[in-house]
Amino acid sequence: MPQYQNLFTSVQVTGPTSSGIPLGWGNDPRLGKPFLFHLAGRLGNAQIGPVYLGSMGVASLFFGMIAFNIIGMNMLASVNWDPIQFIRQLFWLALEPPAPQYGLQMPPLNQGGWWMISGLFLTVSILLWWVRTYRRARQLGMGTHVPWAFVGAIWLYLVLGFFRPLLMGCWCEAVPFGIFPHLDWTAAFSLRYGNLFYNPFHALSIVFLYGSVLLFAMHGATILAVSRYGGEREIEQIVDRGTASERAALFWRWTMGFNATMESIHRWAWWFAVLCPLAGGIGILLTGTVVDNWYLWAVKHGVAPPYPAVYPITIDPATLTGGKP
Ligand code: 07D
Ligand code: 07D
Repeated sequence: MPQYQNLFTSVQVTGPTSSGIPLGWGNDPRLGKPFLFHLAGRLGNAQIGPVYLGSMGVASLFFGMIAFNIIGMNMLASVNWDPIQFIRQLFWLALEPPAPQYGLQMPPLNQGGWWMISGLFLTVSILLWWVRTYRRARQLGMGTHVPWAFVGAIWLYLVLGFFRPLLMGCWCEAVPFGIFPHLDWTAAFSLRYGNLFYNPFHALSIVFLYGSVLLFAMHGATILAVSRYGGEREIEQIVDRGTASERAALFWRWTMGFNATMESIHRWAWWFAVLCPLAGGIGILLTGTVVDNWYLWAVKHGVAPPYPAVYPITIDPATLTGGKP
């Protein structure tokens, strides 16, 4: 029995490169002469290329590059076009959304206008990339599970930067572009709406985030553990008795009393991953639109205890004027 597989050494199969199946009418040619790359083979398949670019790929990259450049140029402008400072301060630089007074109107370019334009281009780019994943899946005769999972992420992205600001009547509610600025926004959002931990959809989203990690670890570990019996070669594993797959299933039935199947484990993985941003998006959409303070909401519904009576009654800070008359 070969003991060639453990956590770090993988099998690297090399052979003639393959371009994959021929594509029918309406498809572009695939680009690049395929070659083998050993280091890539340590992570996945050693063959690099050919790549299918197609019209959707070109269009998506085009809009993505415009968005990326607008963001970069604005950040560069914010440090007076000094390349050294641009690199030094890169993680702190931002392209901010419009100020509150502009509501849903188009502000001047340097007061949020650039944010609007780059946001639009980034969104177009992401949507075109979605179409690309859909069309490639279809052309390969696959199901469209990957594009629909991607919709989960796009849903949260659109809630954060489009649907919720629209409902709130202000683009100022949206997320800034920038590495640390978007973290500041996340922290400020939680504080402004009374601690996101009390938002049950945030909690659900975390369940699926952590659940995805747990499932991924269990599945990855299980398959690696039976790879000495060829467990990663799935087809004959599913139908035959006494296979790696059956051992893997028995391991969980014996330790937990219940086991997934070769098929169902992937359903679990799909749903856990997709429900993370799906639940999250619902939670964000409700925040500020339906619920203004999640802590007070939790007190009202008996989830969180009110502060003890020794303190003055908790007032929603959103109802205060913040010193202004
Ligand atoms: C590993 C796949 C590869 C993807 C990578 C990300 C960019 C941004 C910057 C043009 C798992 C590529 C990054 C294209 C380039 C500019 C200005 C995916 C993998 C490597 N976040 N977030 C990060 C985005 C939001 C939060 C990192 C995007 C919400 C927290 C990266 C979005 C909230 C933390 C990043 C988005 C939020 C991060 C690593 C969009 C609530 C971290 C991401 C489009 C959900 C972590 C410094 C990663 C960090 C981090 C990108 C949205 C919270 C820069 C593109 C508004 C708390 N986020 N994020 O590995 O280190 O994802 O930040 O919605 O701690 Mg974020
Ligand atoms: C962002 C989907 C969009 C991404 C897309 C990808 C490109 C790049 C290019 C690679 C991630 C586009 C890609 C453009 C391509 C190249 C080159 C998915 C995204 C379309 N939280 N929190 C979550 C935890 C707190 C807050 C979710 C934990 C605090 C806010 C997740 C903790 C406060 C929001 C989660 C914690 C706070 C969230 C994100 C712990 C801050 C959200 C799920 C232990 C002080 C978001 C309902 C996800 C959400 C969110 C986890 C704490 C704020 C489960 C574990 C209390 C404002 N938090 N959080 O899939 O949905 O993101 O909330 O403390 O908006 Mg939180």
